[in-house]
Amino acid sequence: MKITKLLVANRGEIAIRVMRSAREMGIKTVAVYSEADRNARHTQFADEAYLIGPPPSNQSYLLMDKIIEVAKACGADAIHPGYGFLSENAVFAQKVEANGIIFIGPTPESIDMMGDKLSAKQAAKKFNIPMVPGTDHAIVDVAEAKSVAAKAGYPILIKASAGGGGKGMRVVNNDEELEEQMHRAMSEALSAFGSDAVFIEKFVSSPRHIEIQVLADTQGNVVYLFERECSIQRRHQKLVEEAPSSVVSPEMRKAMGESAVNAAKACNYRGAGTVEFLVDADLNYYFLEMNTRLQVEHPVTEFITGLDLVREQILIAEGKPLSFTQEELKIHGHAIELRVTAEDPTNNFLPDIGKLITYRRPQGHGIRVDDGYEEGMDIPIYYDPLLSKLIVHAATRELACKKMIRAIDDYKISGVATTLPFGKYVMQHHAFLSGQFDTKFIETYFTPDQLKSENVEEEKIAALMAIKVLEENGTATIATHAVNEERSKWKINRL
Ligand code: MV4
Repeated sequence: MKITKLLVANRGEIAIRVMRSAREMGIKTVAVYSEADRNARHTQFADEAYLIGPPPSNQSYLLMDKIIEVAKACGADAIHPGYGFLSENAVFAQKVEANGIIFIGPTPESIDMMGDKLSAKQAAKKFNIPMVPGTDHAIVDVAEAKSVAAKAGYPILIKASAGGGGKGMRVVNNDEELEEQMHRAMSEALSAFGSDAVFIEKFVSSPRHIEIQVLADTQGNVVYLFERECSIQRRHQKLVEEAPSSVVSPEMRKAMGESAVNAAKACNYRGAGTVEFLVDADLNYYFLEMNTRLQVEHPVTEFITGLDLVREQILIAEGKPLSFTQEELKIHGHAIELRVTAEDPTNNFLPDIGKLITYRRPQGHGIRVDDGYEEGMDIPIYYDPLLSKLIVHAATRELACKKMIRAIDDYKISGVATTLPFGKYVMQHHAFLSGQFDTKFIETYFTPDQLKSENVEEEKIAALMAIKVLEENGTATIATHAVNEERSKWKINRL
């Protein structure tokens, strides 16, 4: 089957990123957009674009039937869901295929199996994938919970089977707390996910989050595209991702990669998927869950493997076998991604809305910017605050960190607060530079005043410089020139 016209059921940077690969493959592109996105870049970029509803996503980007209706009316033969929105909705995948349209992603059965954490664990268990001690079935009474907790040892974690991404988790420290926490977890799970199925795992304190990218074709070939280290996150929102991880040895990489391939085989996977693992302080790794979509951070994997993951997704959806084997895949250099969001790191990462008054991208060798906005555009309040992804690639991790700092300095954004200063803080932090960090990085090290004080210091130095030069020369023109020179010497680029 050759795909000739692709509808992208998404917005922002990922919609554009998907359409770029499609266009390179000679495939026509179709955008859908909400009233808030009439002038959005994804709407302009597509060959055709159709309005699907008002700004709120439940009246636009989440309308399955409307989107399928547009696809049929314009003759699209495939739909790419991007990430978020309908990307892990088995009902949508099923409806798309029932209408004779190719869904660029796994089957509804795979989505369902991995969407439920208990069925995912049961499937993974059959392939001997390392699992955190605990249960792989729903716990219904407190007596059973106590006996599982006794075996695993406190502290334990109660997780909702329908949860994921950290939703519906509760830490329990002893027998006394167990009953109340279990009832709370169950009623929360019921109201949040419509199912009160919960299970228990031993609580791994300060874990790392390391995930493996996999690709599976419809002939049964499955490969792993190495790992991504995603431990720099806040409230389950990743902020910095890199590939490869500095703690993963070649042996560990092979073991984790083979476990991830087995997880994909366990659910009959097809397409691009990600298997998430927890890694403890002793570098033991444990299966967490599988994400059945393309992920935000996929570009770091593209940089180190040289592959275009969207192109691979499309080729797989067309029924083509993978054109390379595991043995042919190699890691090239090091890549780091910073999620540039319209959130203020000096104010508890609160979303900041407004207009992009200045917006100038960094450029140069090994720098990639995936974004969905232009200078002068408003950031809509209706969707997630991701402005862009800044991804760098260099020969070594050290060089990649330096390139990221240069790219951050060259990225000029005004009008909204962003995570750019936070990214620079991470790239200069001893724990990040040494590779000795885990999911507690932000909690352990970061306070907003560290960004504020850095700015104050820079401003103080520049002001002192200006005074000194003024005293020596007595003219403002010369002072400005001298300050600029000093600034570049001191690498000060704000004031
Ligand atoms: C855990 C854990 C510790 N022990 N499971 C959070 C997201 C969800 N997918 C699973 N998560 C965790 N599961 C056990 N048995 C700690 C976390 C966790 C976490 C995991 C990955 C990345 C960031 C995290 C932040 C807090 C907690």
